[in-house]
Amino acid sequence: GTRPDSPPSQEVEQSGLLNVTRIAQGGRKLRKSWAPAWVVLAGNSLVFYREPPPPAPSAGWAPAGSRPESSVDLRGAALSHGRHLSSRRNVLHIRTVPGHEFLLQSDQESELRAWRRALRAVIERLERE
Ligand code: I3S
Repeated sequence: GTRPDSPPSQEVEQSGLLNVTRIAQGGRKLRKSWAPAWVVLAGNSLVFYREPPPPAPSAGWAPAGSRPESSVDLRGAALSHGRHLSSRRNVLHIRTVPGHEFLLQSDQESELRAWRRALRAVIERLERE
């Protein structure tokens, strides 16, 4: 479905545990609040869960009953290095069309590089659609 509270039915492009903070909501600056989240990139959306799925082989990435905390539409989103926005290493900055902005961070450079690639691919695909 496409409702923000239902998990996307599309193929999962990338998922993993990242440190996340929102920094703006609808163009209004927010106070940073870093927290770990299970992040899923699927279809047009980036979806945030409080916790990773349980390690059951049949559970998949979003077991029944697991509700995302939030979800954003990546159509028209802008991706940039978050270097200027945080003292942390390996940061990604995402700004969505409605003016929601957040930072994704991983201590593992390769992990963040994979996310950057996957997000860029989805955003470019949406530009072509
Ligand atoms: O961009 P800032 O204000 O330097 O971000 C830091 C603050 O959010 C800080 O919390 P306080 O608002 O309680 O000072 C966080 O603990 C830091 O992690 C933030 O900076 P980094 O560089 O970690 O994104």
